[in-house]
Parts: sequence; C-alpha cells; structure tokens
Amino acid sequence: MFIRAAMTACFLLLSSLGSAEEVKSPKPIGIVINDWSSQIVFSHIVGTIFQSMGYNVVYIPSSTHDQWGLLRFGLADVQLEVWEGTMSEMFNRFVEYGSIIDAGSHDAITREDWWYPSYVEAHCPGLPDWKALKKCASVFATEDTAPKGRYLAGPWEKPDKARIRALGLRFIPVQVEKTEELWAALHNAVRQQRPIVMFNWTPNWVESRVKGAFIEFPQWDEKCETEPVWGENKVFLHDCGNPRKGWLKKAASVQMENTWSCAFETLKQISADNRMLSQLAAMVDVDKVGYRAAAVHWINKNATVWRSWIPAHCVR
Ligand code: TMO
Repeated sequence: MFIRAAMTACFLLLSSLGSAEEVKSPKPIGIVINDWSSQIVFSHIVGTIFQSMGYNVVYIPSSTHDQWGLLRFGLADVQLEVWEGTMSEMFNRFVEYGSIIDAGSHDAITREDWWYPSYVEAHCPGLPDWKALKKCASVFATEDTAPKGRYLAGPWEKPDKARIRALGLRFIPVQVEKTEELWAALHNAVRQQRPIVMFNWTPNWVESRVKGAFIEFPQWDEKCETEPVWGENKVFLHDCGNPRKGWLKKAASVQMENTWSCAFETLKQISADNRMLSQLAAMVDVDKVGYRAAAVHWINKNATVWRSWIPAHCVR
C-alpha cells in the first residue's frame, strides 16, 4: 500500500516536472530492419529522431515474412515501409485482428513488379504488354532455364510461380538471396545489352540511372487473388500484376501508443515521398554510402522536415 502510494506520488512528481511531456519508458522501441536500402536507411533516420526525443531504440533485423510475428507479440514496434504490392495481405489481416496497428500512409506511391531495361524492347517487340512475353520467353533463357525464360526474382516470397502458371508463361523464376544480386545482374545485363526481366520497384535508385519499364500484366484486382474465375484464367488465381499505384504504410505494435506515446504520434506524422525514398536508396546503392552514414546525412540536411513530424507538445 505504502509502496503504491509512493509510486503514485513519484509518478505525479515526474509528470509535473516533464510538463506536458510524457514520462518516458526506458524500454527500447524496436525498429524492424528489412533487406532493401531505403527501408534500412529510413529505419535509422527514424531511430535517430526517436533518440533525439529521449527514447531508447533497438534495431531488429527481420525478413518481411517474420516481421509480422515480431510486431504482433511486441518483440518489435515499428516497420516503416509496408508495401501494398507484396505485404498488404498479411498487414490487412493483422490490422483487422487488432494485433498490429496501421500507423498511416506515406505520400509515396509505389509499384513492385516484373521490370526490364528499355533496350530489351528491341529483343521482345510488344513490351511492356505481358502478352509479348508469351512469344519471346526464350530470349530471356539462361543456361539454367533454357529453353524457358528466366525471371530474376528478389529475395522475398511472391506468387511468381502461380502467376506464371495462371498466365501460361514459359518462364522459370530464379530467386536471388540478397538484394545486391539483383543490382549486379542488372549491371551485367546492361553492360552486355543482354535481355533481362527481373523484380524491381519504385521508388528506388534504379529509376534515376537505368531507363526501363514494368511489365503491364492484367490490372490487379482483389478478386484476382481470391476468385479463380476472375480474369484471363478461369481455374487459377494470380492471373494479374501487382497494383500499379500502391500505398506505402507504417506499422506499429499494439503496445506502442501507450508505452511511447510521443514516438507513436510522431510515427503517425512521418511521411516519405517518392523523391525521398529514391534518394535514400541511391545514397547506398549508387554512391556506396553506408546505411547509418546515409541516415545521418539525411538528418543533417532535412532538419525542418523531420522536426515538423514531431508534435509540438512532444518537443523537449
Ligand atoms: C518491398 N520491396 C520494396 C522490396 O519490394
């Protein structure tokens, strides 16, 4: 009883000392680190902002697959780049269950899909229409896939096999283990002007360096993933592309709002646009700046931007 009263008194004292500011939990905020450059740099930017507000931060490397469990069980608290094209299904499901929090959308408009450098159009007339791939799959063949074409997939689980089957494409998806392998393959192909079709996304560094285009698959529709009779193929799902104008969201753990309220309010305000994200990616993948150094560089150059994300009553 005495202890509880003493704790209450102490809490009141602390809250009055901190004026409008919250009493900060010393528990670190867990920020999920995925495996593509803009997300990693962005995570360090936001970690630095939280630290400037007096919070402790810990970075938690995780695959996009495992991050949902971490967020649901409060083993991680923030994921800054939830991409509609590849993560909406899990994200929407757990938000609906109430086991993670939708902390809002960025301004950025996103797309992730099969992509090729522009010179490939000479080797496969009719691109970017996906039907062109039906006629020239062998142009993309490699030793491992001949006579079928190779589709170079990123290190993320995607329903590429299902799409290839549903659309009757003579392609074999070959998945890289690390994102850097995608860029190495792209550089090699460009140097030799060899046909390549690979996973890519926007915003990314690529759009500022290599002219190219996404394959225009049949337009995405929710029913494409749930109703076999929808679309080109009446028997199989996934006979469509990813959304062409996808959202980009922030995810938070359920404990975040009550445990670190000012960090949570800041997270809701944080918004990246396409330009910011492609710049973050280019710093690492083109200019070869380290992730942390790129974050520090951005923080130093954009003080007015990130300070505007912190609500007035949270400023120390
Ligand atoms: C989620 N990603 C940007 C790698 O496509």
